[in-house]
Amino acid sequence: MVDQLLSRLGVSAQAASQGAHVIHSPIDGSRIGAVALEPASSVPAKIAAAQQAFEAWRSVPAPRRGELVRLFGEVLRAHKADLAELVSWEAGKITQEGLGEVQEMIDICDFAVGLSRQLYGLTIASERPGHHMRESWHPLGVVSVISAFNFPVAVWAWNATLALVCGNAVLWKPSEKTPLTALACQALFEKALKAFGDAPAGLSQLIVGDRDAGEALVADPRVVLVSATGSTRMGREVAPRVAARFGRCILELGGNNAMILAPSADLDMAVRAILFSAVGTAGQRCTTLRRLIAHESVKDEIVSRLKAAYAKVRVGHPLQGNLVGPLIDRQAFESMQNALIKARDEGGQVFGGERQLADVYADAYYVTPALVEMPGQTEVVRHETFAPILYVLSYRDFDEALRLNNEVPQGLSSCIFTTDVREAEAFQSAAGSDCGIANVNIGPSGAEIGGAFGGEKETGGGRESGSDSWKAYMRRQTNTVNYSRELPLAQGIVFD
Ligand code: UN1
Repeated sequence: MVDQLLSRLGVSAQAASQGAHVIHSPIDGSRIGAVALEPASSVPAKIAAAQQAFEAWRSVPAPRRGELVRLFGEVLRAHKADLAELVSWEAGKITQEGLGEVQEMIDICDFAVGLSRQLYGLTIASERPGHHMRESWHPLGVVSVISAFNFPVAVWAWNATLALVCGNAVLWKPSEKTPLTALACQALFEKALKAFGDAPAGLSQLIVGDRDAGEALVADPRVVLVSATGSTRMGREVAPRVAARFGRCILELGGNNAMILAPSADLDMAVRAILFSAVGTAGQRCTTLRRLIAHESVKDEIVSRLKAAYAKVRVGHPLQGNLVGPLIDRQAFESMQNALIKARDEGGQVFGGERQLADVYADAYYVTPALVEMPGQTEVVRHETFAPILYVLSYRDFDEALRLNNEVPQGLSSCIFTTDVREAEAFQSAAGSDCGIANVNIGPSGAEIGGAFGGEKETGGGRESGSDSWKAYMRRQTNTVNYSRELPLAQGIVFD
């Protein structure tokens, strides 16, 4: 099954099955591949090749660079179903979400192609006669992408497509849990490279390696930008190392995303939004809804409606029409169980959360999504557990709801369900939600690529994807040109 997918996607059996690092599917625990892990010692040569590719690529006109990404988008369209299915086998996503993830790659390709003709700088009024000033955006250099298991292909694509149209070379270190989808992306990208014709070798390379390989990448001053997605703990290790050598980072770390459910909310809509954002992807998105802050007048009703809805959620094989697939591995299951124990200790009432299908899949970890009523925003609630646990809190007035929304260390996504325009606007105002994403009447997850994606505080402050996130992948140069025959100094300084 997976062998056939890999072969259709262009991955050689040698690359996917002959290594020492064995990959088990979270769906049923079966062995689906075995890849070689590159040692840290092979990283410098890859960086050198990337640097060489960069030096050629940066002089290729940006719209021509866009053509490579356009071709990649075409290849992805042609292989969408296969790549999506591979995502399901390796990361456990349900069919719809696997397809959605590949669609997100296609969308960012389209965005990047358009962008390749719009890397605009400013023209600035000079204070000196006979002078003009402008701002140029130049390619940056070697960009590395470190991605997590939960979006094993899209996160790389958000970064790589923008980095490439911006004139950079890309080195990708995928999660050790999902190297097969990475090999597939690389194979598909190579198809686009072939159709493109004359791109420099080493423009986009994969480093399937362990922690040491990652460290070698992070430490190397030739890697000018490190775009890392993962836990806050990982970010705490990466960021200071990159900063110590004055490199740049885009960090997409933990989220602890809340929904404020106001008394005026449309509850039918809210139930649907909560379901998708809290139990979808088995709670393994950084944008997953983890805290429901419900007004005391609607809390009991929403909890009982959610209990009814949760009871109907089909948990099971993600390729067989279920809504919730497995957790990525045993460790994820254990941290979920530990969080639930802690929640109980802190006064929580837990509904759901138990393991399912253990008799059918002894080596896979399916769970009933958990709904946990908490007496307040205790320690466990303030911590991101990467599993389907939704903590329910109640509030009396809007200020309290806002305070609860903001009183966690993370700052990725947030939303409010309300039909009161004052609350909606206040939530999105300067004194409102402190998150990078603040939505009204939609859940916190499932962002479109057109907006900048990322968050504040422990989420790391990076922005990827749409809007002007591309600027992070370029260096800004301020240019002043004197077309006069005089040499006036700025600030009116006389120097003779
Ligand atoms: C992630 O969970 O790492 O907004 C990213 C979303 C997706 C991206 C999630 N577009 O849920």
